This record gives sequence, C-alpha cells and structure tokens, in this order.
Amino acid sequence: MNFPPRLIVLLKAAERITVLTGAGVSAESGVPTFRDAQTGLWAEFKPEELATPSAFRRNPRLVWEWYAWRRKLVAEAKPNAAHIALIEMEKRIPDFTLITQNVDDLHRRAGSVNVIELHGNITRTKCFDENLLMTTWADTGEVPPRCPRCGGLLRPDVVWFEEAMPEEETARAFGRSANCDVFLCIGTSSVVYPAASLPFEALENGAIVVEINTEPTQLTGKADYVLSGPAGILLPELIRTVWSDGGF
Ligand code: BJW
Repeated sequence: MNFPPRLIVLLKAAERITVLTGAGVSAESGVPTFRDAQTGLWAEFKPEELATPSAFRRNPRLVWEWYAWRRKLVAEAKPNAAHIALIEMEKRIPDFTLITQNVDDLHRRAGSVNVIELHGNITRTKCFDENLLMTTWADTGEVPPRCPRCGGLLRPDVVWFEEAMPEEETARAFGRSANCDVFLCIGTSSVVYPAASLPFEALENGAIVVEINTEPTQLTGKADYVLSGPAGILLPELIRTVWSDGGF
C-alpha cells in the first residue's frame, strides 16, 4: 500500500503511541470477530445475548459451554502478523500502550508487554457470586463448575454488557488516550462503550488518529487517516515503511 507520506513522517517522530485493538486483529488467527455470524452449534445464538449476566442467570450451562468452546478455540489459535507487528512497534516507541478489548490473550502470547485488557481475559475464571479469581478448578462434572470456597457458580473473568468496567484499567486507558501523539484504532467496530470513546478522547486532546479496518465504522469520518484493509497485511507494511531499519 502507498501510505500517506505525512503519516509516515508523523509516526517516525512520535514518542507516545496508544493503540486500541478489537476482534478484527485476531480474525486472521482464525478467531471469529464478535459480530461475525456464528457457525455450527452456536449459529442460533447472538453473541450479544450470551455475554450478559442475565443470560448467565437464565442459563449458566449454555453460557459456560459457549465460553468453554471459545477458550479451546483461542488456546489453539496463534498470534498473527498484526500481533507481531505491534510488538515491533512497542520496541521502537519510548512510551507505548496497547489497549485491547480482546479477551483472547493473543497480544500477551505474542510478546506485547504494556497491555491494558479492558474486557478481561477468557483464560481466567472467577466466582459469579464473590468475584474470587481462580486459575484452576476441579472438574467435578458439574457445568458450570462451582467455587471451592462458597459453592457459587464459576464464570469467565470477562466484562459482560450491563457490567461495570474495571476501574483501574479504564482510568489508565483514558489517561493513555488523552496523552499520546498518535492513536491507532485497529479492527474494532467502535460500537461498544466506553472503549468506543477512546479515539475521540485522543482526538480531543490533539492526537493524530489512525483507523485500520476492513470496513467503515463511526470513527471513519472523524479519523485523520483511514487505512482500509486487513490488519495482518497493513500493520507489518506500515512498520516496515516507517522504521526501515532492517530489524523487521
Ligand atoms: C478487521 C479484520 C481484519 C475484521 N483487519 N479489521 C454509552 C452509550 C450507549 C451505550 C452504553 C454507553 N456506555 C455503556 C453502554 C452500554 C454498553 C454498550 O456499549 N452498549 C453498546 C452495544 C451500545 N456497555 C457496557 O455495558 C459496558 N459497561 C459499562 O459501560 O458499564 C457502565 C454502564 C453499564 C450500562 C449502561 C451504562 C453504563 C461493558 C461493555 C463490555 C463489552 N463486553 C464484550 C464481551 C466480552 C467478553 C467476550 O468476548 O465474550 O466485549 S461485548 C464485545 O464487543 C466484546 C468486544 O471486546 C466488544 C467490541 O467488539 P469489537 O472488538 O469491536 O468486535 P466486532 O466484532 O464488533 O468488530 C470487529 C471489527 O473488525 C469490525 O469493524 C470488522 O470490520 C473488523 N475486521 N477483520 C482489520 N482482518
């Protein structure tokens, strides 16, 4: 792709870069995006109707099994060229923050260091009643399994609709968005709040905002630069163009 020359100059000069990623970044690892049509067993359910506390109260087994299926899928997935390009960017930028809405752990597995997980992490589990976190749980055959301390039902440690955002992560994400030279918004439909506000927070505070997506979003008309196409192709190309230092 022929990137706008001014964008290359701005990225070369940037000392503070904040990146927000969404499900599109993991699409090329074979992880379905959140709003993609579901397939197979799950085709009859809308993800938005499974990722809520009320869905879990109504049918905990169904919700647990959906997450168990997704946990297995992400465990088998591998970071793709977009995840790897973001590690390369982090190495070159003195003040770099990666905010992700993804719960799939692929940025950390790829090697990104300064990561803010805004919507939790599917590899962790917690008690629905007490929020007690746990990394392992006994397989007693019950679905969902039960909290060994209080007997409550276990659930994934992710942020569902209707739930409060994690305070510290949300405050840091707004802080890093308000204090950056360039803000990259990659592979998100920009419909879920408060994450969807972050690029606007960056714009209001004078950052250059760049969107990378295969489709237009509500940010497209407002961003300074829009790079249309798959993140796994565009990000490595962009990084090679900006930092042509032979290291990547
Ligand atoms: C590619 C690509 C490729 C594909 N390369 N690109 C203000 C206004 C209105 C409503 C609200 C508001 N504030 C809060 C709300 C309510 C609600 C909300 O936002 N609702 C909206 C739907 C309207 N927010 C909340 O409830 C949040 N809590 C909160 O704010 O608490 C206080 C409060 C509560 C209630 C009312 C008011 C205040 C919590 C939000 C938690 C979201 N959780 C989920 C589930 C996580 C667990 C799980 O994964 O199961 O997070 S929902 C789901 O959406 C998931 C994702 O992280 C998130 C964002 O999705 P994302 O990443 O954008 O994926 P997609 O699929 O939508 O898009 C993929 C994109 O990639 C597309 O654009 C493609 O084109 C692109 N793409 N291939 C580049 N190769």
